[in-house]
Amino acid sequence: MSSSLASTDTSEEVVARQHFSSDSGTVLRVGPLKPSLEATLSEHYDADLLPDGPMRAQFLAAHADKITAVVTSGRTGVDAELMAALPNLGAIIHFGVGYDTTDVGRATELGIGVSNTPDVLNDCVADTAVGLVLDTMRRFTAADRYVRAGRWPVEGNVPLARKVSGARVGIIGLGRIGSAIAKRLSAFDCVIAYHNRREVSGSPYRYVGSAMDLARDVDVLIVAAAGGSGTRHLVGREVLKALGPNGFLVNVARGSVVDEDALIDLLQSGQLAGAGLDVFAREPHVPAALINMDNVVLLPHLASGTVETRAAMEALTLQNLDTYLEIGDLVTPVVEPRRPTARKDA
Ligand code: 8YV
Repeated sequence: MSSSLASTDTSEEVVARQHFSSDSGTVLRVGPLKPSLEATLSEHYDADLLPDGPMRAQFLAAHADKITAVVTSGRTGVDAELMAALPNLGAIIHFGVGYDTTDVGRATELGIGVSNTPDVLNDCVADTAVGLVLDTMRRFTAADRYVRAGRWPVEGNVPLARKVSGARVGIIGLGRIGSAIAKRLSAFDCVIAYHNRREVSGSPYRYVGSAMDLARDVDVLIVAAAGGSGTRHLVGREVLKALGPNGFLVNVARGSVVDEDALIDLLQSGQLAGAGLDVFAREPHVPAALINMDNVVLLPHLASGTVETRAAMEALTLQNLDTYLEIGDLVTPVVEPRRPTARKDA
């Protein structure tokens, strides 16, 4: 770039360009990641972070051609526009099991491989679901707030809660995480039914053909289905109404699966007993209406957030990246890589 053009640039742009142009590698980071993963990617793979705003186009003009792998998470993902801007992209590697922010259909058409980190987080997400069932039905954190506010000596005992052991539980999405939730709640003698697009053959749990019929039949409905357009508002107003004034909703999947406005309306009007939510429609923003309700337990999307599980997710992310860079394959593919840029096709 000529000095006359450069002189119009902001100092931030100049610093960024110097950084990008010095030692950028073939791996690109898209969106924030676990800090130790970010450090490994930049130190050992020379992976830059894709800038936002006006800097993005400039970065892509300089570096798009050499990028062969992206590391991202379900929080950010890679859309069709970014795929089009990276002509040699061969793999999109997600930290996390969810990849609903990536256009997987387009990646498949282009032969771009997609991977996630399945299984390693099943235990912690299932533990969180059980924690939310217990907390929401037994009102533990609400009771904790009551004690801390000094209300016990003044107002006496808290109102009675609802029994979890033996409760009727409905699970939307009996995949790996849904099955881990079912296994745990079986030990509470819960009566478990589930709804999936298809019946799971050999499952010991009762299959119900629609989310509505499942909701009508249970005390607590747990959402464990994948996000994305296929499940958007699967738990809508009518399903929530079917759950009824004594019913509880727990969501550890994606905010998009539940109609959040309908959920708020029904909680406010007493047509639903309570909710336990780890995920929201517009994270990290949680509607004030939910924050002001005492029958709702709110978590900041922490279900997989333990030292052990996040380390396992990080290791699996790097295993996918290394395998792709070395032999053009992914260890836990959602879509197999087919682009000729991958080593195996070279
Ligand atoms: C993580 C998740 O919080 O795995 C997922 O899909 O939603 C969580 O485990 C997330 O991936 C981190 O960005």
